[in-house]
Amino acid sequence: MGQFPLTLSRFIIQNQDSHQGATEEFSSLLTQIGLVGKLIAQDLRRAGLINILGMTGDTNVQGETVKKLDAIANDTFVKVFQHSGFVCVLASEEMEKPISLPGNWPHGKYMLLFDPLDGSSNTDCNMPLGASFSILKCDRTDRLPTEEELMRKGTEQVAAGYLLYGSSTMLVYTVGQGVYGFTLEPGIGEYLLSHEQIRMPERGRVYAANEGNYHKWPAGTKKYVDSLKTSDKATGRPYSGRYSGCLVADVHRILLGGGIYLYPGEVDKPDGKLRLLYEANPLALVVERAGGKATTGMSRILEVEPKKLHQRVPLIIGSRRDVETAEAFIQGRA
Ligand code: AFP
Repeated sequence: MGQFPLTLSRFIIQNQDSHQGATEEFSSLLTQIGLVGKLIAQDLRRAGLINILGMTGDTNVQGETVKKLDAIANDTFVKVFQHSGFVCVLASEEMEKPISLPGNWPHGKYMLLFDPLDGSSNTDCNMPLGASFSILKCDRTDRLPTEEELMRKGTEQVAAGYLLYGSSTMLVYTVGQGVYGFTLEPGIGEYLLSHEQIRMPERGRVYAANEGNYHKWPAGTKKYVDSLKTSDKATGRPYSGRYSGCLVADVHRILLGGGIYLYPGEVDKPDGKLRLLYEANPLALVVERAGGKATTGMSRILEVEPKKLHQRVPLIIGSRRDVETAEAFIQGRA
């Protein structure tokens, strides 16, 4: 008889050694992220029935209109972690300032940065959504970290990953070396190991980009995307376009099957749209650990020095050879 797949909590315990210095506190933190995923997935499943679709009427720090589900997902992260004793600071794409836990509350040594609901324009039409998270370690234990101390290069992340709310709910993360994917088994409410040691193909056949912005892109980016539409010598086929409007879902497809996702800089908006600390860094760590690459077009995402908490960055991410080709076009070498 085959073995029952590993649950998330059992997997974490069994792999404490490979989970770089993983303490019980760290393992519990990951389990709590799984809990956030279950809570948000439950809201998303019923969203069309319980009046939580549409806008709140507010605008967030990014100047974007806030969907009710953005606010609910953000509150869920905050509620789960605020009294958990696992983190000392929470920073979110949806909150102007980080929440530092008061000194007299239980707090841990980790800092959690997250995008609580990625692809929120998909909420009203039953399309995939996600959440991304980045975990950093506080340097000091004698006081709470300042906002500046949250602004670390992506190479300093101790763990990162995402939740994907698609036809199933998944938690994908990396700590130490590997990238692991867990699928929520709704019948028993447990995440089970479904994707072990994910490795990306060196090159793929799929690209994801919002081509509505084509006319705003610099010449090198246009030329690269044009090149994907011509038949490849090896396969006789052009690349297939696949864009869902949810970064996590698009990157997940590429993580498993190869290819490239681009949200490039534009001539008048060179930093692009995506946020470095909440979106680009965590996905870049996952993709690099699976053998892929993530770049701004000019330099490695994980080495970008953050200057602002809500900093935006161009993101080109995916299979190693696809990303290298894109860089060659963007840098004018092809
Ligand atoms: P929201 O979470 O604010 O909807 O943004 C989604 C996102 O950051 C990312 O998930 C998508 O890939 C990208 O923006 C979509 O942006 P466009 O609508 O400009 O294509």
